[in-house]
Amino acid sequence: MEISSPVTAGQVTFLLGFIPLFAAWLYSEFLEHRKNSAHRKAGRNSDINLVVLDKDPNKEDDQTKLLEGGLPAASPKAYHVSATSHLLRFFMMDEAFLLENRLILRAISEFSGYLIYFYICDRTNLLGESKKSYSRDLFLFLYFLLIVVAAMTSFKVHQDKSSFSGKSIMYLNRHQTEEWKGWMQVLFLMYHYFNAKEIYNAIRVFIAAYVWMTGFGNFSYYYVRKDFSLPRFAQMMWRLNFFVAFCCIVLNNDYMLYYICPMHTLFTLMVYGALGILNKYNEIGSVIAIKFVTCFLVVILIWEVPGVFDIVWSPLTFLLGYSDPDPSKSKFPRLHEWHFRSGLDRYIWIVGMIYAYYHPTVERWMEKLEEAETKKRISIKTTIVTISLVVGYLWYEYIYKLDRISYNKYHPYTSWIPITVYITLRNFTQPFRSCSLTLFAWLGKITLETYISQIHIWLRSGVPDGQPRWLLSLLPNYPLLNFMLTTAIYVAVSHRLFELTNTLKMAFVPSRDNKRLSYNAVAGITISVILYSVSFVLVKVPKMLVCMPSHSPLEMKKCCD
Ligand SMILES: *C1O[C@H](CO)[C@@H](O)[C@H](O)[C@H]1NC(C)=O
Ligand SMILES: *[C@@H]1O[C@H](CO)[C@@H](O)[C@H](O)[C@H]1NC(C)=O
Repeated sequence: MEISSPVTAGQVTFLLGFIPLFAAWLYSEFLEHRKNSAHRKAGRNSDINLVVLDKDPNKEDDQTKLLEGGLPAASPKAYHVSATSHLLRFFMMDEAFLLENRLILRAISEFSGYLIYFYICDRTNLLGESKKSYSRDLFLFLYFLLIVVAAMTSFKVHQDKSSFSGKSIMYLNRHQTEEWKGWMQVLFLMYHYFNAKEIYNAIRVFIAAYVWMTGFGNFSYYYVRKDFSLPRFAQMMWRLNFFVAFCCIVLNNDYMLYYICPMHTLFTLMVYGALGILNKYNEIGSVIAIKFVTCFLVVILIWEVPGVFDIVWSPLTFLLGYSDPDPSKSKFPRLHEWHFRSGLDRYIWIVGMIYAYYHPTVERWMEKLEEAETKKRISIKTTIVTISLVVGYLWYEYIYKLDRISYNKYHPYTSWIPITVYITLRNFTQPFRSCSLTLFAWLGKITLETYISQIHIWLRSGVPDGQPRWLLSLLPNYPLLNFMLTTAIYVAVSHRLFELTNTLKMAFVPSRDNKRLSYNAVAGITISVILYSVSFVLVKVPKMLVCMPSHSPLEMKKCCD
């Protein structure tokens, strides 16, 4: 097995953390097994014990504890008021403690296992790679096949008669939004897999639509729930960045390689900030209007006034910088990628917020329209649909068809057009509104995971920070079978990662206990720093020893770098 790049201190840190946790998990499973068989033996001897077995709290409670974020101290990250004792219990391999936290240990081990699989797929030559190739016929065939399958197996009419009043609005909305995310995500991923350059502009619109949804969803949430608490905030950040952070460490990649993550984090923070600052006054219409205007002004200041972008973001270059290792593409400054990506969708999140703000008004208006007499209703609807179609067509003809460079120039100012047209057409009749393809909605839930995983276990980048220019090949010479196999593994793993991110979130980011949350954070950071220091020494010292014979300090420095 060959490894394509030298081992980093971050990777060693991961291993150092993983090994004891993995061992602890195996041991806890063994303990559980032993306990169960002891129970079974006892149960055979008398009926009374059966009752005891039923009441055994450990078994089902594990699950509830997990769900409620109870006892998270299985990992060194966790910390409690009695944190030292928890950590101590972990290091002592305290049996009761391990049994209590068996499921958390299992989740951690499974999660780490996937990361190791990522590393094997992407950074070793154990599995093969093949070239991308594009055929429009095959591309469309596969996509339409998926639509047909989705329509046949997962078409669902949501019987929500009251969907236009009260809480179920959000409910109906979720189905549609998730379905929307899903079908866009499939095209987005296939675009990468087949290198379908000709739909580049459409992909830009899809990304804009995700950012629109970030603005829309987060605005609705914070405006209605008014929950600006620390735990909620921490959970949101965990959801967006937990998995990607581990990918960066294990695969030695820059955060910006997964540009969707910093972008959504930024815009989520902006929405959070926009609503959170002076949130007492959110009920007042003019305050909200001022907030929208301020958002626009901030964006104009940062992205449109030359020079400001660099001043604002250069302190964060270590986090947001990126250079393509491919020498032909690395002529740009390190912040270029961030400027380009965040700039493309700089306004659309505000548009999403505005739509969210007017959403209830539009709902009410539509409800009235549904109740209006048939003639009036049909004529209004026809007018709206016709206008949308014409606008959509004009956009397609004059904007979409531009080549990618000029298209990108217009994109920030025009991406709201196709999005608005889609929303209008998607909602224009009641039956059409209330149905969705749940297969796509299912895929829409795991977009973040499919987005991150694709680079490593579906495609292949080969080197740190590399763009995924190849395909992962498990079955050489059978491109279609290989596509099927890698896709199946990839989607299944992404789905598990989605669930694991959630499980671990509930275990480590408790929603009601601020104190424990900060203890967890402090302990997590402390332990990471300690492990990292140890790893740093482990990685650097052997190199230095090898370099010793060289004479001048300068030469030695060169050798060690
Ligand atoms: C219409 O459809 C979109 C997406 O499919 C959804 O986000 C929106 O909330 C729907 N309803 C209204 C009243 O706009
Ligand atoms: C806020 O935006 C992020 C990023 O798109 C998303 O993952 C999250 O679900 C949104 N939150 C809500 C409450 O819609």
